Amino acid sequence: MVDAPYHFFRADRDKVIREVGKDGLLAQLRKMLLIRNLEIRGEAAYQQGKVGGFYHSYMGQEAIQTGCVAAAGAGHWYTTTYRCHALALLLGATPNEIMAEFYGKETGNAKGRGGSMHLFTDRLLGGLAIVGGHLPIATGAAFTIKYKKQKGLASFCFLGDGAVAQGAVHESLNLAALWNLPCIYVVENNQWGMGTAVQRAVAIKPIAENLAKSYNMKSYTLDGMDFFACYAGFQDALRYAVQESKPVLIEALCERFRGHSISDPALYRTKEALHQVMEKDPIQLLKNVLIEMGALTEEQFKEMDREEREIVIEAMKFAEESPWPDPIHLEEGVFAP
Ligand SMILES: Cc1ncc(C[n+]2csc(CCOP(=O)(O)OP(=O)(O)O)c2C)c(N)n1
Repeated sequence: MVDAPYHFFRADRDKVIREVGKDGLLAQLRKMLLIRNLEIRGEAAYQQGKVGGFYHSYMGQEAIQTGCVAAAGAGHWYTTTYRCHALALLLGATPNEIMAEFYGKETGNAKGRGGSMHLFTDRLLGGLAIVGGHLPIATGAAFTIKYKKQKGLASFCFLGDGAVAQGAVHESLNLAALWNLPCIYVVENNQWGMGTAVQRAVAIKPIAENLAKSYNMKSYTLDGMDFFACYAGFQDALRYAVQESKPVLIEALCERFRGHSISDPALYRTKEALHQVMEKDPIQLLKNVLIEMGALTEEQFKEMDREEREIVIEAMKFAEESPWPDPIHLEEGVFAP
């Protein structure tokens, strides 16, 4: 195992505060609370038998994709794994259409055909469930940007640490480096690939710093629990990728608060370890900074949380009352050669 110290990207928190501003930060906190509430209620609906298929919670990782979209904007191409609920929300899918998709209803984001793992927007190319299989898609999107000379745009691709040993990942990194494509690959290292610890599956550590060297790329290591580090890191990476027209490899260190999916009791992680992880809750961290700044009180935070919960409860009602897809339309939207 190649094991070296991490070199974390140094974020200037005060600069982020100046740039995003008090109201902007409160808006980002609200987004993270919406994601958290959506995950909590989505899981509850699953437990009640209202949601079929799989369910992979993003709880604990909210700062990464929220920081990314806050810094970069929603106008780029985005691709991610089955852990896709947050990114879909951040890129404009409504809580109603996401919840209805969980429930498999006609009003869902993919008309009830995709379920929780396959969410889309006009900029989100998926919600894709084959581990590592989405990197060629993201790389192709970066190729399009370069081919069409679309200045300022990049293709963002989120993957897990478990995907790093996948062949398609390496072919994609190689081509992106060879062809100088503005693709930003983000390894969300939440320490586990299902029940397998990252150190048992990936021979290098830090992942991004080591892997990027092999492909002659720039890398970043970010504290994925810290909104400010994520915002500043993504901003810097985007600037580099579009100015130089080059790929970037980011590793965002984080921990998920739940098992791999809802059916995983996560017995491989002790209660104490989980407790320690939850002490780094990204929502609490951002909240504390806002309280220190005098921009928020505990009471206002609770109210904000309550408002976001209400939105999600409304979405559950919407999903519940929505019609099932008519089987007559089952073959629509299916593309087969
Ligand atoms: C090619 C392929 N192999 C195996 C699976 C089964 N599988 C689903 S998720 C997963 C673990 C992936 O872990 P990681 O990439 O770290 O992402 P995380 O779930 O932690 O976000 C595996 C092995 C799959 N979906 N695709």
